[in-house]
Amino acid sequence: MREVPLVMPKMSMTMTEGTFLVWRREPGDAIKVGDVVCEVASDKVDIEVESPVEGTLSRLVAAPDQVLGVGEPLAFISSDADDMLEGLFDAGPADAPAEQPEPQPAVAATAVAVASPPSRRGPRPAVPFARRRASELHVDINSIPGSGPGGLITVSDVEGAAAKTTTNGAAAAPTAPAEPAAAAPTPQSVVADDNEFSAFGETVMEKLSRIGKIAGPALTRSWTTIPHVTQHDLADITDLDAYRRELDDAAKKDGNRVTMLAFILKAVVSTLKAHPRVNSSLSASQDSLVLKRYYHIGVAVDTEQGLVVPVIKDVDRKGITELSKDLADVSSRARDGKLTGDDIRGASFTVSSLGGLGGTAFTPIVNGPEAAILGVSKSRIEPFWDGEQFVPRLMLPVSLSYDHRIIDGALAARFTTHLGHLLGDVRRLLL
Ligand code: CAO
Repeated sequence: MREVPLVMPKMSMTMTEGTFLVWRREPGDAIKVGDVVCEVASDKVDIEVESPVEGTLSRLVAAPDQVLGVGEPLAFISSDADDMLEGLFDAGPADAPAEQPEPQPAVAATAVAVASPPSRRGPRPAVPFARRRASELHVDINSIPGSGPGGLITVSDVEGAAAKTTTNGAAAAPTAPAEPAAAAPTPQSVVADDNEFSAFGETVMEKLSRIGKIAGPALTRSWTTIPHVTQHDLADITDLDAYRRELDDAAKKDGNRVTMLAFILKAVVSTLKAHPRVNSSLSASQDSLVLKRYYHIGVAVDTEQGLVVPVIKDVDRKGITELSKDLADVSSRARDGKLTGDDIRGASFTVSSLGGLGGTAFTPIVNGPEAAILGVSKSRIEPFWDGEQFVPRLMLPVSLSYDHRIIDGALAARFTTHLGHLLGDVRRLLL
């Protein structure tokens, strides 16, 4: 029996370190080859780290948000899979203490094991996200070389192959049309040559944040694979806001706040319950809907590092005061970079509020595989015709972007109308 290190994987040519995100298994769990043990973030994407061996998860080393070099141990797995590991640890002790990791043998162990027998790992070794990306980009994963350790196929390999197919296909178009590339990577025509702009004036390069780099491909994927439509509406929140201000004034005395967003979350959940398709996802086979009977709502938070979307769990079971505290808690932890993997997982619907900033309407991008996202803009006093005269009312603009494969225009209109009724009469929110 040996302790085999599960190491920070190298997922691209440029990756030298990664950030540990979250455990998916616990110490003492029996682990099979290929089981996902934890998630880490590279400079490109979040990655599921699979076990290269069968055994028992014996020691966890990494902590959430910890940055570790490629090859450093995340955890140890007690395994008697000596047949696979024979000779791989000669360069150093496999059970080196966590404080003094032996990166090279650890990399070798995982790399060789991950890239090992086709019977265990399928035809070609590849990281899970590379397989998903290959299927999105229509790349035959078995026909491209892997640049990772032991020939492991990485996301960069797949995207490189897709880019080559597009370029070659274009050049050879008259005789050999390229394969259609649905959800292709960002087209080269819109990616600027770094030097191109300098011909026109002074330029400065600014690195994207880690969040920015991760969000870009995810947003592109959502925007190019989900048929989006946005339904705009106005909710009369005059009375609700008067009530909110009373609660807010009382909460301020204890150092807390009650903003409109807490009420919006409550109203959204009641509306989701009345329109269950909006709280669903398309099944993988795309022939069914997965209707969710839980109400975990993602809330877009603007941070210096970029947009993050922590999830407020079980909104249906919480009152306005608790929701307000939860909102303050997740948004301050988001801004301090203190969110855990659990905080950002499991949303069934998302709300993005720009109400504190301004604007009359916008088109938020659906956070796939969710079915819809609600954008909220800044409320303002508007003249409202009550049948006899114009009266000043506080109107809140809401914008529901939805996946048109799941939700049609009529359902979207019913959803925003229902939401407007709830926000328009605070008593209905209590039902
Ligand atoms: N209309 C008018 N005023 C509003 C409002 C609305 N819809 N929503 C909030 N406000 C007011 C609040 O009452 C508060 O005013 P006072 O301090 O004077 O009382 C002020 O705006 C600031 O509120 P807030 O933004 O701090 O609080 P919140 O609960 O409304 O929102 C959070 C919290 C985390 C969602 C928000 O701070 C945030 O980050 N929003 C940006 C989200 C984003 O970037 N979305 C874009 C995604 S697409 O790229």
